[in-house]
Amino acid sequence: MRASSYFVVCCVLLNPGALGFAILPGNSLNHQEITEEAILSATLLACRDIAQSVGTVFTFPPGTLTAGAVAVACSSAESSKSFRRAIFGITARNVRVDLRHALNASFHFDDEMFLGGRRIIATGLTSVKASNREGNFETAREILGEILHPLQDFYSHSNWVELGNRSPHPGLLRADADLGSMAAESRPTCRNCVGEDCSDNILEDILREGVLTSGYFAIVPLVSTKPPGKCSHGGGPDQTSTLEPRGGINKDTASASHGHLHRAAARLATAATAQLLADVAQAAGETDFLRMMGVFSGSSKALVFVVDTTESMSDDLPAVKAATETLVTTQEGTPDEPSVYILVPFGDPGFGPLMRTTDSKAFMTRLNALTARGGGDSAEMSLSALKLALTAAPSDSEIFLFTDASAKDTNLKGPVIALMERTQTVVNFMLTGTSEENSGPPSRGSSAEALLYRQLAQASGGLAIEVTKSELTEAISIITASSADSLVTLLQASRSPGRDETFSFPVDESVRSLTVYITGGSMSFTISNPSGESQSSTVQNGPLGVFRSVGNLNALKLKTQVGEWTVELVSSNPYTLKVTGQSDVDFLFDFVEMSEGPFAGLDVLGSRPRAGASGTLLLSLTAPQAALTEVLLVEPRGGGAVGGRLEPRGGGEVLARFSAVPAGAFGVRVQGRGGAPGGIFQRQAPGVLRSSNITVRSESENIIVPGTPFLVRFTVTTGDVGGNFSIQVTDDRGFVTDSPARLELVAGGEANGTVTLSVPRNTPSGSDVTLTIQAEAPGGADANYVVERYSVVNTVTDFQPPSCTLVLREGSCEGNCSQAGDWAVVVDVADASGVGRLALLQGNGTLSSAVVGLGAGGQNASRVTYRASCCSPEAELLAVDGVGNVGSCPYSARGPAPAAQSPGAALTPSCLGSGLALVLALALVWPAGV
Ligand SMILES: *[C@@H]1O[C@H](CO)[C@@H](O)[C@H](O)[C@H]1NC(C)=O
Ligand SMILES: *[C@@H]1O[C@H](CO)[C@@H](O)[C@H](O)[C@H]1NC(C)=O
Ligand SMILES: *[C@@H]1O[C@H](CO)[C@@H](O)[C@H](O)[C@H]1NC(C)=O
Ligand SMILES: *[C@@H]1O[C@H](CO)[C@@H](O)[C@H](O)[C@H]1NC(C)=O
Ligand SMILES: *[C@@H]1O[C@H](CO)[C@@H](O)[C@H](O)[C@H]1NC(C)=O
Ligand SMILES: *[C@@H]1O[C@H](CO)[C@@H](O)[C@H](O)[C@H]1NC(C)=O
Ligand SMILES: [Ca+2]
Ligand SMILES: [Ca+2]
Repeated sequence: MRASSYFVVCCVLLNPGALGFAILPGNSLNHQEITEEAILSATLLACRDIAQSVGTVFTFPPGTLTAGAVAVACSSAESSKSFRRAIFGITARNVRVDLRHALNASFHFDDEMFLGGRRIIATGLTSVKASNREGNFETAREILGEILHPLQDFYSHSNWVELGNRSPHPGLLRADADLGSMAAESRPTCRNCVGEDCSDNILEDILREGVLTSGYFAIVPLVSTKPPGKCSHGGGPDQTSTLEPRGGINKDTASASHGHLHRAAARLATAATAQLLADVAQAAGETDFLRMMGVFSGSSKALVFVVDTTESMSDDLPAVKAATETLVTTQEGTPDEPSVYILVPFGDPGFGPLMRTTDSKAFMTRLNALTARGGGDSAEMSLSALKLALTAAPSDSEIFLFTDASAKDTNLKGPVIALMERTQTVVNFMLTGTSEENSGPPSRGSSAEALLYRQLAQASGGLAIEVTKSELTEAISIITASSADSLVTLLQASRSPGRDETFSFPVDESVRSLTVYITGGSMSFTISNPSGESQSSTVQNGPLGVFRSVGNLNALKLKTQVGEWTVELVSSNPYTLKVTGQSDVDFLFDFVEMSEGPFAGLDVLGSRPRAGASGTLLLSLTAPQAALTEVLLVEPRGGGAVGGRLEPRGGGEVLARFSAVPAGAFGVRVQGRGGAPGGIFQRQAPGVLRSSNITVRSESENIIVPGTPFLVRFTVTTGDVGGNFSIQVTDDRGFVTDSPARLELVAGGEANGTVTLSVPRNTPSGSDVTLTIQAEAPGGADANYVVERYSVVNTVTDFQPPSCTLVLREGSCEGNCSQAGDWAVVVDVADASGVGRLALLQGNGTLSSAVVGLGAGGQNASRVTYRASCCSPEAELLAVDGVGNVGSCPYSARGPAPAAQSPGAALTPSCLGSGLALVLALALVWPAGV
């Protein structure tokens, strides 16, 4: 069930877990399963903590943990899709390390690279915490996935388990922590295995003295760096294991050299992962931690507005403000309340700044403060603003762009489409024409301006709505009515030029609020339901439902009926058709690249797949009881469709392999059964994807230290077309200072380029940069790109959690607590990096704090007062500093008032928060695996 037979054959032969916990199935646990299990339990605990703090009942889900069950336990069933997307994003980055950093020993704790491995984890952890602080959750997830790989490999590749340890190494998360005794380079650590039996190959003195070592690894014997007497990783691809001392010590699978310890290693890796996640949660606070994981108390959707604020918009802005006010206030406090609000104004020559907030009031204040002025000529910087919104919005968002003018920055079309494809974001354009005197919808014809917006809408799966200024309010109310969480697309098609055509689609039992959107000029249509009743475009209120029409938009709210529906469209003008509903059955997908050989695995493609070549989609469904039966790449203009060969991968994931990805544009459509009893369902990804004969790859680290030039090397390869390829490099922060404008390639050849990013020294830690590198073939017929995100983090030298100084303790609780009254402590919390978050880990009392400027070094310090009843005589204060170091300070109402104190290292057992301790306990006892 877990992987294709092909995959098993390939990997059992070639990859017995060469570089870490296996990527293959079986009795063994792999990186993906370990990561997922730890995420599920850490998420559950964060939800429990929130429930406890607000006094609601929390119930652990029964049986095996799944993303869906955890989302339900968190009272966030609607977040199931975004939670899955987050888990997938993190695990994909984890697995990618085996492909991108295959031979870098530090990423795998091979070759006794303990300091190098720890540096990757500690630096990355700082970046994750800083990114969370800035609300850059996408970047946080990417870095998190990458650092979990070495963390997990430590338990498989070192002798930590063999040394008899039964809990995670306490020193891997902090750059200044003690790693314990490590074998010197000259010190032998292993002897030969006895034939195949490696169970006893680590030297006695190493075990007795508790000295850390790890296996050496190399795939080519000549470049082996294994010093005399050292342990090897072991297994087929590892050439060092054929040199004395022969054999290995890895625990990647149950059949590895030390396979008898695989389960113990995997359990420790799970516990260590959960511990790291708990540390991230304590630094961020549960709510932001859950946001990072895509789990929201309201809707997972963002509300993203990109608004033209030039002079001519003075009629439109009030309509936008009023409609938004209505929308925001009706959603507030309901399950539809957006998880985040994003606003990007634009004019000419300016655009931005971008505002991103979780506070609806702040969003409305900013929106209401927009005034229409300036703009010069009648074209504006709409794509610059849209590009900014695309980089800041969570994946899978829906963006609304309001303008009455054409785009001035049309050169950004390529990067904008690249970002839409990468983030699977839907962009709707609300167009009110180019001039005020023009009362009809002026751009409805074939004007070039509207054409560009129409193309972008179509590429993203959105609508280009063309209305008069007086119709805008109604259009907004129609289109925003559908921005519900569980919105799914059943069918999406566009025809340009238009032609008469009948479209059909199945509606399954899980679908509610069935709605059809048709945009286009002068057309007629007839909709028929499964029982044969029809309603034509001229009937507003008929047997099938209610038809509304404004400008070029027709919205048809239909009475849901299960079965095959048809839409018969009659028009010679361009049109788009979109059928949506609400349903719990939806799918996630990404093109992945399968690599075979010693480093087998899959990697999410950050660019367009190769045209005409074989390609692979990785899919998963949001409803556990549903199963895919068909995955199609459909040509959006009504051409053919290519079916993929389905291979279940376990964990609800399915691979769809295509022998040839269609050239040009295509959509992704799936069918399946089991969404509701017996029913067949159909879903389509809203956007349009493209293949390309060009490939673009980039290589660099993913963390930028501000103040030093940062280089990104990239490689462009081409198919049959040679010549000068134009290179377009853009980022959302203006950090690119150097990049080539073109690269010359011969047919079938490749060329390298370098991009320089110069990040100013004063850039705050936790900022991120999204870089798009696009290569366009001569003539512009073909293009591909790569989109990468980088995290900006200043080098951290502070590893100390805040210090707590007890100012006074009031009251003492002896004897019968009901009669003993209250107790209180006053504590000064200070830190060289400033005090960030303060919270209560234990104790049923009230915490209040005020910032006071009395830190020992003059830095920010907080004076905290905690007060509780004597019936809650223990308290533990959580204190996080400005760079995310987490500490805790325990207080007791019993005994004599203690002297002034400061907390120990965050990871010493006495300072483990109760939540963290519980994560560890859970991770250790939870039945691991399949
Ligand atoms: C391995 O990766 C780390 C972190 O990116 C880097 O600092 C180090 O130089 C790399 N080592 C080698 C041998 O490439
Ligand atoms: C590419 O551009 C360079 C510089 O403009 C020019 O010298 C070269 O001939 C061009 N190559 C092709 C194949 O057009
Ligand atoms: C591009 O760089 C890679 C290494 O990153 C190198 O192997 C390759 O030869 C280079 N290609 C060209 C055309 O310079
Ligand atoms: C890719 O190349 C194939 C033939 O090699 C060609 O048919 C196709 O049109 C090309 N695609 C693009 C987007 O240029
Ligand atoms: C503690 O005090 C309460 C209220 O004064 C009383 O009801 C209770 O019995 C006492 N408990 C003990 C163990 O003395
Ligand atoms: C916390 O204290 C309040 C009042 O002081 C009390 O009503 C409540 O039951 C206590 N909760 C717990 C979990 O002890
Ligand atoms: Ca202008
Ligand atoms: Ca500190």
